[in-house]
Amino acid sequence: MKCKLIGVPVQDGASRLGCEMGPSALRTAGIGPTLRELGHDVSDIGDIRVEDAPDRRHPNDAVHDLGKVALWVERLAETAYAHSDGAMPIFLGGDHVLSAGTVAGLARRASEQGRPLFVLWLDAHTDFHTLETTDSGNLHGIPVAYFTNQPGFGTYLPALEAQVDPANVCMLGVRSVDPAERSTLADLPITVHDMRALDEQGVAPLLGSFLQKVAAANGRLHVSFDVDFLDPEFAPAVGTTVPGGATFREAHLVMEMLHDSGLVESLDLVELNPFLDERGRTASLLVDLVASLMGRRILDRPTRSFR
Ligand code: HAR
Ligand code: MN
Ligand code: MN
Ligand code: MN
Repeated sequence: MKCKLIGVPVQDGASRLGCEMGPSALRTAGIGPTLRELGHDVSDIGDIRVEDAPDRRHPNDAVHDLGKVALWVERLAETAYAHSDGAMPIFLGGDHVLSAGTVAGLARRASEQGRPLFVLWLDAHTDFHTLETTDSGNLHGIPVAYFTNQPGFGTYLPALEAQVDPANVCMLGVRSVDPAERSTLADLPITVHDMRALDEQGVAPLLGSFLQKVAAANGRLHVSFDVDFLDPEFAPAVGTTVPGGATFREAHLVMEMLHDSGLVESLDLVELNPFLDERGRTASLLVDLVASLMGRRILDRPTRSFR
């Protein structure tokens, strides 16, 4: 497969510094050579940059770095659109606000192809705040509400050229939901599999039924992987750790099933904060998870089809 690595050193959506080092940590951990060893045609287009933006205030005074984030979202939507025709873009974050831009651009690409975009959101959080509801003001908490076109963004962020249907979003690993997010999500057809669902039912049936739905609709599948999906015991390099996350094997199983499905067309790797890592172990784990997604397997086995 043709893969394009795209560095996105954004950290304006987070409360602490360090995510801007994410792209170089992932490169240092060997993401490029690992994908090449698996037989993929990999190019690295380098890091996206945006110019400094004037501060933009919102009536919700907690919101910070809005002007800069608006520039990132605009630039990333263009970039994701441009690199999603005939190649698999892999966005090396950067904090999770990057997905507001990448998913917007991918939704535009999908709609031009006459196909629906599906999003698998692997995260401890639902990231479903609007500019009006966020208490922290950290804009990595808003991307899903933005790309599903919820009210509450005014004209502060770029208008969407295509939106994602909430019925096409599946979240897995959720264990931290703020009250405002909880009440809006309750009224929408977004699938939210919290950690309890994962404990009770296991990864395979939950993910399997989503993949069947994607395949039946001939959808494009985007995977947004937030490091805090993983349990902080073995993935410490993240600013917003929440205990009780996915285990090592649960995470690999997700990636292995995604590989078998043949449905994934784009990927975000977000929230890696190398300043908080222990001798690169989280960055290396992410590279191994990407390897599972892209075809590394324990033993050869028949491919399970979801079509
Ligand atoms: N819901 C909280 C807030 O809005 C925490 C959001 C944390 N976001 C991320 N990405 N780390 O999932 O502040
Ligand atoms: Mn800031
Ligand atoms: Mn997130
Ligand atoms: Mn998170």
